[in-house]
Amino acid sequence: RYQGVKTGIGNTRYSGQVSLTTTQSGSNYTLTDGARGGHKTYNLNHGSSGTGTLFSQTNDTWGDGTNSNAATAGADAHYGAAETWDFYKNVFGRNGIADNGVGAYSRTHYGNSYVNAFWDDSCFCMTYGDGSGNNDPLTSLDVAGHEMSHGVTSATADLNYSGESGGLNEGTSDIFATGMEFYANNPSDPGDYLIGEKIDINGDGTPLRYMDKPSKDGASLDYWSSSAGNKDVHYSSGIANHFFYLLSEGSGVKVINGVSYNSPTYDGLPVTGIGRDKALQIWYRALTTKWTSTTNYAAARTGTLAAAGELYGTSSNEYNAVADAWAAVAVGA
Ligand code: ASN
Ligand code: ZN
Ligand code: CA
Repeated sequence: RYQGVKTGIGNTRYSGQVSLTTTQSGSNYTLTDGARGGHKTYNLNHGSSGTGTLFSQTNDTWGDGTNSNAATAGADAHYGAAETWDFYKNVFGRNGIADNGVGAYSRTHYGNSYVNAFWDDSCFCMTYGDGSGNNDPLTSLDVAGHEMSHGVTSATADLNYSGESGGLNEGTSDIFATGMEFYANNPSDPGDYLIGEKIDINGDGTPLRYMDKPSKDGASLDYWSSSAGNKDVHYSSGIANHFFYLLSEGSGVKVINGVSYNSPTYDGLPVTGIGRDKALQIWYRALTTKWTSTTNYAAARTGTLAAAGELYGTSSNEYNAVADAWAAVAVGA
Protein backbone atom coordinates (compact mmCIF):
# COMPACT_ATOMS: atom_id res chain seq x y z
CA ARG A 1 0.00 0.00 0.00
CA TYR A 2 1.46 3.31 -1.05
CA GLN A 3 1.42 6.03 1.56
CA GLY A 4 2.96 9.44 1.25
CA VAL A 5 3.15 13.05 0.23
CA LYS A 6 1.72 13.81 -3.21
CA THR A 7 1.33 16.82 -5.46
CA GLY A 8 -2.30 17.25 -6.43
CA ILE A 9 -4.12 19.82 -8.51
CA GLY A 10 -6.52 22.40 -7.08
CA ASN A 11 -9.11 24.14 -9.22
CA THR A 12 -9.77 27.07 -6.91
CA ARG A 13 -12.43 29.76 -6.84
CA TYR A 14 -9.97 32.69 -6.69
CA SER A 15 -6.46 31.53 -7.54
CA GLY A 16 -6.90 29.55 -10.73
CA GLN A 17 -5.33 26.11 -11.03
CA VAL A 18 -2.68 25.51 -8.37
CA SER A 19 -0.54 22.71 -6.99
CA LEU A 20 -1.66 21.28 -3.66
CA THR A 21 0.36 19.09 -1.35
CA THR A 22 -1.83 16.13 -0.42
CA THR A 23 -1.43 12.69 1.14
CA GLN A 24 -2.12 9.37 -0.53
CA SER A 25 -3.03 6.35 1.51
CA GLY A 26 -3.75 3.34 -0.68
CA SER A 27 -6.35 4.42 -3.22
CA ASN A 28 -7.39 7.44 -1.18
CA TYR A 29 -6.17 11.03 -1.21
CA THR A 30 -6.74 13.63 1.50
CA LEU A 31 -6.08 17.35 1.89
CA THR A 32 -3.27 16.73 4.34
CA ASP A 33 -0.10 18.73 3.73
CA GLY A 34 2.78 16.56 4.86
CA ALA A 35 5.29 19.20 3.75
CA ARG A 36 3.83 21.87 6.06
CA GLY A 37 3.34 20.41 9.49
CA GLY A 38 0.52 18.12 8.38
CA HIS A 39 -1.97 20.96 7.84
CA LYS A 40 -5.39 19.41 7.10
CA THR A 41 -8.41 20.91 5.36
CA TYR A 42 -11.93 19.84 6.40
CA ASN A 43 -15.48 20.21 5.09
CA LEU A 44 -17.90 21.28 7.83
CA ASN A 45 -20.75 20.86 5.34
CA HIS A 46 -22.69 23.74 7.00
CA GLY A 47 -22.07 22.55 10.52
CA SER A 48 -20.65 24.93 13.10
CA SER A 49 -18.75 22.70 15.50
CA GLY A 50 -16.21 19.93 15.40
CA THR A 51 -14.22 19.32 12.25
CA GLY A 52 -16.78 17.79 9.87
CA THR A 53 -14.97 15.50 7.46
CA LEU A 54 -11.44 15.66 6.10
CA PHE A 55 -11.54 16.27 2.35
CA SER A 56 -10.95 12.81 0.90
CA GLN A 57 -11.39 11.32 -2.58
CA THR A 58 -10.00 8.69 -4.93
CA ASN A 59 -8.22 11.10 -7.29
CA ASP A 60 -5.88 14.03 -6.66
CA THR A 61 -7.71 16.83 -8.51
CA TRP A 62 -9.69 19.02 -6.12
CA GLY A 63 -12.63 21.27 -6.97
CA ASP A 64 -13.68 22.63 -10.34
CA GLY A 65 -13.48 26.37 -9.73
CA THR A 66 -17.20 26.70 -9.00
CA ASN A 67 -18.97 27.16 -5.69
CA SER A 68 -21.25 24.19 -6.34
CA ASN A 69 -18.34 21.80 -5.93
CA ALA A 70 -17.57 21.57 -2.20
CA ALA A 71 -13.91 20.79 -2.81
CA THR A 72 -13.37 24.11 -4.60
CA ALA A 73 -13.34 26.05 -1.31
CA GLY A 74 -11.23 23.23 0.13
CA ALA A 75 -8.68 23.79 -2.62
CA ASP A 76 -8.58 27.55 -1.95
CA ALA A 77 -8.20 27.04 1.79
CA HIS A 78 -5.50 24.38 1.42
CA TYR A 79 -3.60 26.57 -1.02
CA GLY A 80 -3.91 29.65 1.23
CA ALA A 81 -2.56 27.69 4.19
CA ALA A 82 0.39 26.45 2.13
CA GLU A 83 1.26 29.93 0.83
CA THR A 84 0.98 31.36 4.34
CA TRP A 85 3.30 28.64 5.68
CA ASP A 86 5.80 29.25 2.87
CA PHE A 87 5.67 33.02 3.28
CA TYR A 88 6.51 32.87 6.99
CA LYS A 89 9.15 30.19 6.42
CA ASN A 90 10.94 31.72 3.48
CA VAL A 91 10.60 35.40 4.34
CA PHE A 92 11.07 35.31 8.13
CA GLY A 93 12.44 31.84 8.88
CA ARG A 94 9.31 31.12 10.93
CA ASN A 95 8.44 27.43 11.11
CA GLY A 96 4.63 27.52 11.14
CA ILE A 97 2.17 29.76 12.95
CA ALA A 98 3.55 28.88 16.39
CA ASP A 99 7.13 28.49 15.07
CA ASN A 100 7.22 24.88 16.22
CA GLY A 101 6.80 23.10 12.89
CA VAL A 102 3.24 22.06 13.71
CA GLY A 103 0.54 22.61 11.11
CA ALA A 104 -2.89 24.02 11.86
CA TYR A 105 -6.10 22.93 10.18
CA SER A 106 -8.75 24.66 8.09
CA ARG A 107 -12.52 24.20 8.21
CA THR A 108 -14.56 25.23 5.17
CA HIS A 109 -18.32 25.55 4.57
CA TYR A 110 -19.01 26.80 8.10
CA GLY A 111 -22.67 27.41 8.93
CA ASN A 112 -25.12 28.97 6.49
CA SER A 113 -24.58 32.21 4.59
CA TYR A 114 -21.78 33.06 7.01
CA VAL A 115 -19.95 36.12 5.67
CA ASN A 116 -16.74 35.90 7.66
CA ALA A 117 -13.68 33.82 8.41
CA PHE A 118 -11.81 33.52 11.67
CA TRP A 119 -8.79 32.11 13.40
CA ASP A 120 -9.37 30.42 16.77
CA ASP A 121 -6.43 29.98 19.14
CA SER A 122 -8.26 27.40 21.22
CA CYS A 123 -8.39 24.91 18.32
CA PHE A 124 -5.35 26.34 16.51
CA CYS A 125 -7.63 26.32 13.47
CA MET A 126 -8.99 28.41 10.62
CA THR A 127 -12.67 28.60 9.67
CA TYR A 128 -14.29 29.94 6.48
CA GLY A 129 -17.92 30.79 5.79
CA ASP A 130 -19.53 30.47 2.38
CA GLY A 131 -20.67 34.08 2.11
CA SER A 132 -24.22 35.03 1.21
CA GLY A 133 -25.92 36.15 -1.96
CA ASN A 134 -23.39 35.02 -4.51
CA ASN A 135 -22.23 32.30 -2.09
CA ASP A 136 -18.62 33.24 -2.68
CA PRO A 137 -16.62 31.56 0.09
CA LEU A 138 -14.31 33.69 2.24
CA THR A 139 -11.30 31.70 1.09
CA SER A 140 -9.24 34.20 -0.90
CA LEU A 141 -5.48 34.36 -0.33
CA ASP A 142 -5.49 37.60 1.63
CA VAL A 143 -8.32 36.48 3.91
CA ALA A 144 -6.45 33.24 4.62
CA GLY A 145 -3.25 35.16 5.33
CA HIS A 146 -5.07 37.70 7.48
CA GLU A 147 -6.73 35.13 9.69
CA MET A 148 -3.74 32.84 10.12
CA SER A 149 -1.61 35.86 10.96
CA HIS A 150 -3.87 36.36 14.00
CA GLY A 151 -2.36 33.06 15.16
CA VAL A 152 1.16 34.44 14.66
CA THR A 153 0.29 37.58 16.64
CA SER A 154 -1.18 35.47 19.45
CA ALA A 155 1.99 33.40 19.55
CA THR A 156 4.25 36.48 19.70
CA ALA A 157 3.34 40.00 20.95
CA ASP A 158 -0.20 38.81 21.74
CA LEU A 159 -1.56 42.31 21.16
CA ASN A 160 -4.82 42.77 23.10
CA TYR A 161 -7.75 42.78 20.68
CA SER A 162 -9.17 46.15 21.80
CA GLY A 163 -8.05 49.76 21.88
CA GLU A 164 -4.91 50.80 20.02
CA SER A 165 -3.24 47.40 20.50
CA GLY A 166 -6.30 45.87 18.81
CA GLY A 167 -5.81 48.17 15.83
CA LEU A 168 -2.18 47.06 15.67
CA ASN A 169 -3.31 43.42 15.90
CA GLU A 170 -5.71 43.90 12.96
CA GLY A 171 -3.15 45.92 11.01
CA THR A 172 -0.57 43.17 11.51
CA SER A 173 -2.97 40.68 9.94
CA ASP A 174 -3.61 42.95 6.95
CA ILE A 175 0.12 43.68 6.54
CA PHE A 176 1.22 40.04 6.54
CA ALA A 177 -1.78 39.02 4.40
CA THR A 178 -0.58 41.54 1.84
CA GLY A 179 3.02 40.38 2.13
CA MET A 180 1.83 36.81 1.55
CA GLU A 181 -0.34 37.77 -1.43
CA PHE A 182 2.65 39.42 -3.13
CA TYR A 183 4.86 36.46 -2.13
CA ALA A 184 2.44 33.95 -3.68
CA ASN A 185 2.65 35.86 -6.97
CA ASN A 186 -0.43 34.07 -8.31
CA PRO A 187 -1.46 35.38 -11.74
CA SER A 188 -5.16 35.04 -10.87
CA ASP A 189 -4.75 37.04 -7.64
CA PRO A 190 -1.68 39.26 -7.98
CA GLY A 191 -0.39 41.22 -5.01
CA ASP A 192 -2.12 44.45 -4.07
CA TYR A 193 -2.58 46.77 -1.10
CA LEU A 194 -6.27 45.95 -0.89
CA ILE A 195 -7.88 43.49 1.50
CA GLY A 196 -10.69 41.22 0.35
CA GLU A 197 -10.70 42.40 -3.27
CA LYS A 198 -11.65 38.89 -4.45
CA ILE A 199 -14.60 38.04 -2.23
CA ASP A 200 -16.91 40.92 -3.21
CA ILE A 201 -18.19 41.27 0.33
CA ASN A 202 -19.82 44.62 -0.51
CA GLY A 203 -21.57 43.24 -3.59
CA ASP A 204 -20.32 46.07 -5.78
CA GLY A 205 -16.82 44.82 -6.55
CA THR A 206 -15.08 47.05 -4.00
CA PRO A 207 -12.57 45.60 -1.53
CA LEU A 208 -13.05 45.47 2.21
CA ARG A 209 -10.05 47.68 3.01
CA TYR A 210 -7.52 49.99 1.30
CA MET A 211 -4.01 50.37 2.70
CA ASP A 212 -2.89 53.42 0.70
CA LYS A 213 -5.80 55.51 2.01
CA PRO A 214 -7.79 53.49 4.55
CA SER A 215 -10.62 56.06 4.79
CA LYS A 216 -11.71 55.04 1.28
CA ASP A 217 -13.80 52.34 2.98
CA GLY A 218 -15.84 55.07 4.68
CA ALA A 219 -14.80 54.16 8.23
CA SER A 220 -11.09 53.42 8.68
CA LEU A 221 -8.64 55.97 10.03
CA ASP A 222 -5.90 57.38 7.82
CA TYR A 223 -4.18 59.09 10.78
CA TRP A 224 -3.80 58.64 14.52
CA SER A 225 -5.85 60.82 16.85
CA SER A 226 -6.50 60.61 20.58
CA SER A 227 -9.80 58.79 19.92
CA ALA A 228 -8.18 56.04 17.81
CA GLY A 229 -8.42 53.59 20.72
CA ASN A 230 -12.22 53.98 20.80
CA LYS A 231 -12.69 52.82 17.21
CA ASP A 232 -13.49 49.27 16.12
CA VAL A 233 -10.14 47.51 15.73
CA HIS A 234 -10.88 46.96 12.01
CA TYR A 235 -10.91 50.77 11.61
CA SER A 236 -8.05 51.81 13.94
CA SER A 237 -5.96 49.33 11.96
CA GLY A 238 -6.04 51.92 9.17
CA ILE A 239 -3.21 53.83 10.88
CA ALA A 240 -0.95 50.75 10.77
CA ASN A 241 -1.97 49.82 7.23
CA HIS A 242 -1.35 53.37 6.01
CA PHE A 243 2.06 53.43 7.75
CA PHE A 244 3.01 50.14 6.09
CA TYR A 245 1.91 51.30 2.64
CA LEU A 246 3.86 54.57 2.96
CA LEU A 247 6.98 52.85 4.30
CA SER A 248 6.84 50.31 1.46
CA GLU A 249 5.79 52.40 -1.52
CA GLY A 250 5.93 56.04 -0.49
CA SER A 251 3.31 58.77 -0.75
CA GLY A 252 1.48 60.04 -3.81
CA VAL A 253 0.33 58.27 -6.95
CA LYS A 254 1.63 54.83 -7.89
CA VAL A 255 0.41 51.95 -10.05
CA ILE A 256 1.32 48.41 -8.96
CA ASN A 257 0.14 45.29 -10.82
CA GLY A 258 -2.42 47.44 -12.62
CA VAL A 259 -3.96 48.93 -9.44
CA SER A 260 -3.73 52.69 -8.86
CA TYR A 261 -2.90 54.05 -5.42
CA ASN A 262 -2.74 57.58 -4.08
CA SER A 263 -1.46 57.80 -0.55
CA PRO A 264 -1.75 61.07 1.39
CA THR A 265 0.30 62.21 4.40
CA TYR A 266 -0.87 64.01 7.55
CA ASP A 267 1.73 66.76 7.33
CA GLY A 268 1.67 67.05 3.54
CA LEU A 269 5.35 66.10 3.42
CA PRO A 270 6.28 63.33 0.99
CA VAL A 271 7.48 59.90 2.16
CA THR A 272 9.92 57.86 0.08
CA GLY A 273 9.28 54.13 0.34
CA ILE A 274 11.98 51.57 1.15
CA GLY A 275 10.22 48.65 -0.53
CA ARG A 276 7.84 46.07 0.83
CA ASP A 277 10.47 43.47 1.69
CA LYS A 278 12.31 45.72 4.14
CA ALA A 279 9.07 47.10 5.57
CA LEU A 280 7.93 43.53 6.27
CA GLN A 281 11.19 42.67 8.04
CA ILE A 282 10.88 45.75 10.25
CA TRP A 283 7.25 45.00 11.17
CA TYR A 284 7.98 41.33 11.88
CA ARG A 285 11.00 42.10 14.06
CA ALA A 286 9.00 44.66 16.04
CA LEU A 287 6.08 42.22 16.49
CA THR A 288 8.25 39.33 17.57
CA THR A 289 10.94 41.06 19.63
CA LYS A 290 9.71 44.51 20.75
CA TRP A 291 5.96 44.60 21.28
CA THR A 292 3.79 43.30 24.09
CA SER A 293 0.06 42.82 24.61
CA THR A 294 -0.42 46.49 25.57
CA THR A 295 1.65 48.16 22.84
CA ASN A 296 -0.09 51.28 21.52
CA TYR A 297 0.73 53.33 18.43
CA ALA A 298 3.38 55.44 20.16
CA ALA A 299 5.10 52.27 21.38
CA ALA A 300 4.70 50.64 17.98
CA ARG A 301 6.65 53.56 16.55
CA THR A 302 9.42 53.12 19.13
CA GLY A 303 9.52 49.36 18.49
CA THR A 304 9.72 49.66 14.71
CA LEU A 305 12.46 52.28 15.03
CA ALA A 306 14.42 49.93 17.30
CA ALA A 307 13.87 47.09 14.83
CA ALA A 308 14.97 49.24 11.88
CA GLY A 309 18.04 50.35 13.83
CA GLU A 310 19.04 46.75 14.50
CA LEU A 311 18.42 45.67 10.92
CA TYR A 312 19.81 48.64 9.01
CA GLY A 313 21.52 51.01 11.49
CA THR A 314 20.20 54.11 13.22
CA SER A 315 21.63 56.46 10.62
CA SER A 316 20.24 54.44 7.73
CA ASN A 317 17.82 55.58 5.10
CA GLU A 318 15.50 52.80 6.32
CA TYR A 319 15.51 54.10 9.91
CA ASN A 320 14.70 57.62 8.74
CA ALA A 321 11.91 56.35 6.48
CA VAL A 322 10.28 54.61 9.47
CA ALA A 323 10.25 57.93 11.34
CA ASP A 324 8.90 59.77 8.28
CA ALA A 325 6.13 57.22 7.69
CA TRP A 326 4.94 57.38 11.32
CA ALA A 327 4.93 61.19 11.16
CA ALA A 328 2.88 60.88 7.98
CA VAL A 329 0.16 59.01 9.90
CA ALA A 330 0.33 61.49 12.82
CA VAL A 331 2.22 59.23 15.20
CA GLY A 332 4.99 61.48 16.46
CA ALA A 333 7.85 61.47 18.89
N1 ASN B 1 -12.60 38.18 10.14
C1 ASN B 1 -12.54 38.83 11.41
C2 ASN B 1 -11.11 39.27 11.69
O1 ASN B 1 -10.18 38.53 11.49
C3 ASN B 1 -12.97 37.94 12.47
C4 ASN B 1 -13.01 38.66 13.73
O2 ASN B 1 -13.91 39.44 13.97
N2 ASN B 1 -12.01 38.49 14.57
O3 ASN B 1 -10.90 40.34 12.14
ZN1 ZN C 1 -8.71 40.17 11.79
CA1 CA D 1 -5.39 41.73 -1.43
